[in-house]
Amino acid sequence: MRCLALDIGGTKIASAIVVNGKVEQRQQISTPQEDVVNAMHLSLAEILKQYEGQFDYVAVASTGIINNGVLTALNPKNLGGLDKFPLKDSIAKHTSKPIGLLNDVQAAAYAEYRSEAASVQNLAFITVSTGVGGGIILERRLLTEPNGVAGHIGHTLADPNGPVCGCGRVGCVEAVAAGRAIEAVSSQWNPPCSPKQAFELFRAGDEKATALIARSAKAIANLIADLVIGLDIQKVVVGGSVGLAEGYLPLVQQYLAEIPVVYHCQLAQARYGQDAGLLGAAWWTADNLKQTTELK
Ligand code: ADP
Ligand code: BMX
Ligand code: ZN
Repeated sequence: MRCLALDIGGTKIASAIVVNGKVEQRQQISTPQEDVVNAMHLSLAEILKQYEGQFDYVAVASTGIINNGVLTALNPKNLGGLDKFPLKDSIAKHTSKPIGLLNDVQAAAYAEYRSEAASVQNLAFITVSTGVGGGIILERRLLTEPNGVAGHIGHTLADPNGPVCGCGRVGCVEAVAAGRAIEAVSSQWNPPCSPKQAFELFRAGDEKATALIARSAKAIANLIADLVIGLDIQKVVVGGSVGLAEGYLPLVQQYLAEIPVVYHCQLAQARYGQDAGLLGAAWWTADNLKQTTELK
């Protein structure tokens, strides 16, 4: 079975054909930030056209709460203000093949869990990217029901005196740890820096960059501790461009080590790196559509 897989994030939209567990013909475009509804419809139409005739089903991993084929942004600021979007209908205009959809980090968790040792039954994926997202496997099952909300752990509390998050709550993990949170600070430096440049400064030992990256890593370490103690999570896998940036995970590990041992778990970088969402969406859709016999 050939899958057209899409991974829609706040910064980039990746697409590829996934066949026999391999990612082929991978492409990447920027996520629209202006005139977002029209631009999203157009981007999807373009992607479907490019891969026309090359797939048996479509699988979408997307940022946002994905429920009944509709994307609802918890943090619309991550998507240029896009609030609600009929993702499935927009794609279905261009193909009659089956379409499966789930949250981007739920998909990444599904991919990573598949290649996990049998002893791991509770796993969480945390992506530190435009936002901070999560996917949770509990007792070997990916949590997606009933409303697609499960895993939005980037919107748990990091700091009651922290910045207001784009979701409307004060002090979410996302508001202090995400790529956009890093950018909100580093773009005010003289000269202004992107998160990538802030990481370069951090690796060179710059004090303000180190403090900024440390604030993010500390929030993620505390989030991991909360997951372990709340859900008996045995392993956390970290992805996203910030999460995968050199030097980040060791810092998270360092802060986690400062918390009592009962809060610790295994920690690893995403083995599928930037492809976790694409692979997870392809595999999850194949497994779920099979059950509903849409895919034979
Ligand atoms: P998406 O959120 O679309 O899945 P990414 O995982 O690439 O995309 O995350 C985008 C965020 O990561 C942006 O805030 C961007 O500034 C930041 N970023 C991109 N590349 C790097 C890098 N090499 N090091 C640190 N941060 C990065
Ligand atoms: C936000 C939220 C999550 C998403 C996470 C990471 C929106 C639009 N997205 O917390 O659904 O999983 O960001 O997404 O509310 P990414 O775009 O950073 O990959
Ligand atoms: Zn929030």
